Amino acid sequence: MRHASARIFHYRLPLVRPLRLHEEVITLRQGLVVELRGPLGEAGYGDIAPLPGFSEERFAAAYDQACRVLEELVNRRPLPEDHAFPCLRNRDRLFPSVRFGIESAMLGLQASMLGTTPSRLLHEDPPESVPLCALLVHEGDAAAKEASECARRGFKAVKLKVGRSLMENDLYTVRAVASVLPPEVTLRLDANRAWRFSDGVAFGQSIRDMNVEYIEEPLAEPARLPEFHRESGVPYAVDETLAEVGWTVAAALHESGQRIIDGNEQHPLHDRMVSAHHARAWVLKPTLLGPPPRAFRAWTGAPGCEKRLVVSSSFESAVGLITLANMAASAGVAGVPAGLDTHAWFSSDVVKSPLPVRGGRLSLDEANVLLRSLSVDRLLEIGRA
Ligand code: OSB
Ligand code: MG
Repeated sequence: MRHASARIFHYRLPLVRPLRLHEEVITLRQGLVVELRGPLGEAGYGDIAPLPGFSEERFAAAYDQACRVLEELVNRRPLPEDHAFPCLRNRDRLFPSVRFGIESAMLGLQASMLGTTPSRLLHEDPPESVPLCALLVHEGDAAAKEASECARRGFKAVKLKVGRSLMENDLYTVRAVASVLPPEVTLRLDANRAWRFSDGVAFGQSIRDMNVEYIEEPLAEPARLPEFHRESGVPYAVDETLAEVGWTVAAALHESGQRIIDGNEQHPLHDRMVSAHHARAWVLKPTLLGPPPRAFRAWTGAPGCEKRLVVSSSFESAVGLITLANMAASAGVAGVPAGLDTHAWFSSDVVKSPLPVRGGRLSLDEANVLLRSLSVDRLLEIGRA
């Protein structure tokens, strides 16, 4: 098993419209496709795509680190041969995007060598498909039209961005969207920390009768999220806050909750831990957090866990999205719509056909076939080990 080889490819994919990411706006998404090959030519792929405005690591730093790790992986370490899927050595010192991409490729290679799929390696009985949350792109009446179209197509959740325009415009859009959604389709909002506390609470109070599943990151002050919930009555989800807490602490919090909070009163992230602990949902973005693909498996059925775990994309290419879908399917959160509806933002992708999404669900077997048949010929090779 020491004969494996690795290659790294660069992709630059044009987006159908400019994408605003906190202070940055991008029109092209760039990333790296990692290919790991086994002795018989089996292949596994992963996507390393630091997200401007969200990731701490820059593209060039992620590339350098990926080259070093692959070098080590191929030349000095045996690759996994059984179900005991190992962690990368010193994985906690790697950038989250690099960890996610390389472990994705390791998982894919292992699945390919065993003649199975990543979701079946991660779970003994994975679902055939993963429900997705539709990401709305319009505002006002156009958003309502878009939302009712998504509901008609079978999506069971839609997500709307707020906090970018006047609050009265946001309220108009939320009302318009909520009024066209059938009861079985939930509405999620995301403010990306746009509001001061008083504005956030005022917004929350205005929408509390609209049956919003949750609002992601309503406040510029994440420490006040539990108070936001108490005063507005609207549940919140953590996304940026969870990324700041980091994967290791998040995992400990998930396992031991209050005990971690009580034992870390002096920790600089203590208030964020408390906010994460009281959230209705955790938005889990592996590119930003870096957990190994098998991590969420351990979270299945954790006693007393009412938190929704929403596996979500960071605008990765189809390679990343397909791994994320496998993770979502294995996470014991398969009924919770995953935030993976970002592929529509790409005018072309690294795989030849569009992702197999029908009835608001991504079909896993078809997606895994698409990933295995990835043709790297169209990509630019920029490293090998
Ligand atoms: O704000 O949640 C966000 C993707 C990249 C960076 C930030 C965000 C997102 C998404 C992913 O919205 C899609 C989703 O969560 O449904
Ligand atoms: Mg968010």
